[in-house]
Amino acid sequence: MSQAVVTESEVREYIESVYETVIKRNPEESEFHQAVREFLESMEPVIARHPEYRKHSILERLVEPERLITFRVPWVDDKGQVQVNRGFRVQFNSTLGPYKGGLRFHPTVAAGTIKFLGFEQTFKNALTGQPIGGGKGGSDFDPKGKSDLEIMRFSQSFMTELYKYIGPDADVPAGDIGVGAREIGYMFGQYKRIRGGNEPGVLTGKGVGYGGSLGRTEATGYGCIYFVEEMLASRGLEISGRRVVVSGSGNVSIFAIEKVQQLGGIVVACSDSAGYVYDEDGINLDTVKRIKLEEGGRISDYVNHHPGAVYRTGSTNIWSVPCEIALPCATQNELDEASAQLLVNNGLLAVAEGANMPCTLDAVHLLLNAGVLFGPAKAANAGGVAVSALEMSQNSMRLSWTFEEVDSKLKGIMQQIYRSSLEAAEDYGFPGNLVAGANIAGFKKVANAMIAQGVV
Ligand code: NDP
Ligand code: 2IT
Repeated sequence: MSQAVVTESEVREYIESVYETVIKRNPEESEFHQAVREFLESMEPVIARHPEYRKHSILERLVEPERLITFRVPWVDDKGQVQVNRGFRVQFNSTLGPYKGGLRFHPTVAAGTIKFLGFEQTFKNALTGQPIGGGKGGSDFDPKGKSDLEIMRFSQSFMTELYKYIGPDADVPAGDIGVGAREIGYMFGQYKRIRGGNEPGVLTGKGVGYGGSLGRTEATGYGCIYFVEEMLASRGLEISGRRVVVSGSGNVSIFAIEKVQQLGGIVVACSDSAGYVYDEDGINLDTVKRIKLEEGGRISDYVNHHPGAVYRTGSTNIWSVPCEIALPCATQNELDEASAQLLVNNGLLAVAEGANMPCTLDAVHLLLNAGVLFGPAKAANAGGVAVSALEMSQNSMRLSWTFEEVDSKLKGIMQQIYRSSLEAAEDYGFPGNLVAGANIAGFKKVANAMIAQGVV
């Protein structure tokens, strides 16, 4: 099968050398190191079985973004003061299609954050089976406490630089933390004004009135729950009647909660960055939507409407709430080893990562070793970008599918991601390990196409 005889230790040394180069080239970008580490942990049997990947330096090329763009974003606040933020776009890998991935506006955004997200996105997008490469972007702009006009001026200034690098066939951004339909609308308007034509496929997550897809808003949260259904079904189980904890209360969390409730699950806690609410009767989603989508309030406001509920500060303390299904849907590294142990002690059955890299590497190892069903981010939250790709298709065809059509395609894609991850895990000696399976299934699609396209 393999042309050259390579020992296990040679393969391990080779993979370690790829990792060392990443550390050397990207000093102090610990989130990027973590994402690469988690991915490389699955690569030994793949590299051992396919010497061609090493011959073509696929790993070395994959860990180096094709391009990282950094730019200044000046804007004027409501007091007339000039503010300056930093903008980023990483165009990570274009092998399978135009760069595709969200934009994050959050004060913690730095090059390493964007690189970890772009790296993950490359494999996530491959898993969807849609023709999209990997990208990510954003800014250290903090939308909290900003007026609508400040958000508009910032978004316009951001796009005034970003437009040079994107396009419907080149690079297609969307939302992420701090970027929803409002910000996408302002950026789309500015892009259109600069370019002087209508290119709806340049951004996804647009309002449904001007080229957005029905079902995109719900897609990440719903998709995550479709994935959980598959994981549970493998043990003959269902969501109905189970206690669920969902961290965050943003786009992904809200629609994950909605789908869990539709399927008869009981969501007893959710959170924001300041703390969490616990409601034994089940979280009232209408209240959460009103607070978060209409009033721009804090999750602590929830107890004013539901006196039986309890609010506690410290967002990561949410993992002390006993549940059978835990869905980290807020941000990276929000669930560590100690929290994972607590969850396991409290009878945890399944975890699905609605957020990107929400579990630390130690937490992932602990959960896998404890036999918890574990849906990694690349697979479990791929529903959002999958429906973004469906939005691109609809824009190209100048038509719109119904909500039901989009939702049923989404469900089919999530089931296919589950199956291909499970099969890859089985095939390469990681039975039942969807972390390894998602990494390998995503990697092989990108790697084979890279070989076909030559050294570029
Ligand atoms: P939103 O901005 O809509 O919501 C983010 C939520 O996470 C808020 O509740 C926010 O609380 C909380 N949060 C943000 N930062 C922190 C932090 N440092 N500590 C604790 N809580 C925090 O973002 P999304 O729902 O879109 O994104 C959530 C996660 O899902 C991210 O990891 C994102 O990359 C991922 N994702 C998103 C997709 C999408 O389609 N939107 C697709 C796939 C993945 P607060 O309001 O207090 O800041
Ligand atoms: O992390 C993600 O997959 C997203 N933020 C969605 C990206 C997209 O292009 O829809």
